[in-house]
Amino acid sequence: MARIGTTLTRFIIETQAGHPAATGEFSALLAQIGLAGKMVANDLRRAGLINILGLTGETNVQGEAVKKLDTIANENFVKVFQYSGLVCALASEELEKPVKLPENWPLGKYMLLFDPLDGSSNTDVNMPLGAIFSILRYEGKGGLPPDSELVRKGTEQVAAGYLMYGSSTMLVFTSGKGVNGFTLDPGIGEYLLTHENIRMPARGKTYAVNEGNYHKWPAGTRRYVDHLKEADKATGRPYAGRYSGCLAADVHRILLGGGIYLYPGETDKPEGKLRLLYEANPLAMVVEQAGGKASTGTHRILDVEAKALHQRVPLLIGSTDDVSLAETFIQGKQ
Ligand code: AFP
Repeated sequence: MARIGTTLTRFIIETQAGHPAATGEFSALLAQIGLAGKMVANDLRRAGLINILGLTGETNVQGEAVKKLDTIANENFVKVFQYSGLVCALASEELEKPVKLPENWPLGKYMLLFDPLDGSSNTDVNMPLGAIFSILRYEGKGGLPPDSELVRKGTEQVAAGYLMYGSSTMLVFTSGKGVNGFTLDPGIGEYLLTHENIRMPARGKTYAVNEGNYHKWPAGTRRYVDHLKEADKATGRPYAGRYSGCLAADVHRILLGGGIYLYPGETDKPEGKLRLLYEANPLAMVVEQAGGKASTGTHRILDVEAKALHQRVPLLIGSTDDVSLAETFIQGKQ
């Protein structure tokens, strides 16, 4: 049985031992994600010293200005998987189309979707950053998957998680049997289990949302956020506002302490900003596995029909009672 202080490598081996049919590929894939995280963390630590802050001058498929570190983080992920023999396709926020990996022969049986550097506006101000990943299985008969294979419902994920580059680097993931968090010990270059079987409280005391968008929100969303700010001892209000601009970091706080993160739809942009396949779905899987809830306001995130690789979706995620209450406001029941 894994215990606090267990290395990621040992945890993976022990978990694999519980699955006699496992080939070790999935375990190796998680280890490679850990490696990409170490490479990115290393770049981030030195970023201000080696002229890799600021913009590349390009825009990505989402129309957002690309930071130099977005590109570097993306390249690190591609590099660790390119000849790994573990994945047959990669899709990233930074790439318009999925990358197929025929050089990974025999073909890897997994597909990885990721946001390589989440919260990249934080790069130049030394604030937290993250990466978010979703793992799908490809049951193809020896051929490369068509692009449409990567566009799947969240319930089809076999594992998901995130890396967080804060005061320490953490890897938090689930493969459908609870959520575990590992902290990178930079002295020995190993991730150690520090947060075993994370469980979220049913309610929290904090909310995270970009309130600068308040006047763009539909009335129900505004009413809900107003409600959180009213004083009421019995329900623990007002909630404390905590927003870093890095989804992984904001959700991490809520995963550990409870509460709610919202990136709602806006009156003129009902789908909001966040991407379904490599932001909302993986975090929804993590949060549900820890006893929390993730919703669009009207539907469970993991049940949303995926139609496009870079599809956006409104996201309410966090403690079950908080998310359920937010839904009642958004659906006009309060
Ligand atoms: P990037 O992945 O492009 O850096 O986007 C960050 C993000 O998707 C998410 O991490 C934040 O919660 C959110 O955007 C912040 O958006 P606002 O600047 O609109 O608050």
